[in-house]
Amino acid sequence: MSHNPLPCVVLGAGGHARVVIDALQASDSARPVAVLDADRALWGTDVLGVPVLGDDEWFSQLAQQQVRHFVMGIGGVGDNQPRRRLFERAIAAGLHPLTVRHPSAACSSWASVGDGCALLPGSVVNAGARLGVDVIVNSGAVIEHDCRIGSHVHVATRAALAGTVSVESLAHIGAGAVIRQGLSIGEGAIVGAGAVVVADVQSWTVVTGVPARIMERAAA
Ligand code: JB2
Repeated sequence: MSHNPLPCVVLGAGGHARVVIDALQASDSARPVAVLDADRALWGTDVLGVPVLGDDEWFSQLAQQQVRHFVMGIGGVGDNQPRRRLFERAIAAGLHPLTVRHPSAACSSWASVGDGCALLPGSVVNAGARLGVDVIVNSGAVIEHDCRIGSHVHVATRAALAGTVSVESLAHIGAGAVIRQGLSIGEGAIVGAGAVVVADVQSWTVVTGVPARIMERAAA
């Protein structure tokens, strides 16, 4: 039987796009045929062999060429709002979000993963976990059993969420952070790299350190 992976466009041509395109190529689940980036200096270049055509004005032209799916290639550290806005713009233009799973990501068949997520190398999503749309589970991150992760959340490299943690939309869990079981992280909250969280974190709050303490209130 012939295998004909779906053609897709990748949004963003920076570091995260490289990781995502590499995962797509390794998993052979979809075929990246174009990259779009707001920075015109990148137009005409390529990302891991995939051409950067131009900016998001290309959405409708690509749809006419039967490219109807996109992969979010923008990561961001802390502020997930630009990623959410771009995700919604692509959907409004008629494109459908695809989830990327690197072959080394371990995702339970008892977990549910929304559209447009990225499960990157060595990450774990365990049984009963529920992820919204456009969630990044970055390299080596662990989302334990029965966690609930809202849309557009970024769980950065090697962060670990113990069982039944709940993270509301747009939150950022920094690299190597650890969240104790059963806690809630509010919408848009930022957990700094390496923090150890032992109490709930309110929405739009930044916490850092071991144990994690409030550093500032972020702008909603
Ligand atoms: O609206 C947009 C837009 N806004 C910024 N549309 C499109 N198509 N592209 C946009 N961009 C582009 O995203 C920028 O021009 C830039 O080229 C790219 C972001 O690249 P950067 O390397 O700055 O960040 P990143 O999001 O790829 O990676 C960050 O997040 C990752 C998770 C980095 O901090 C990485 O270190 C991190 N691993």
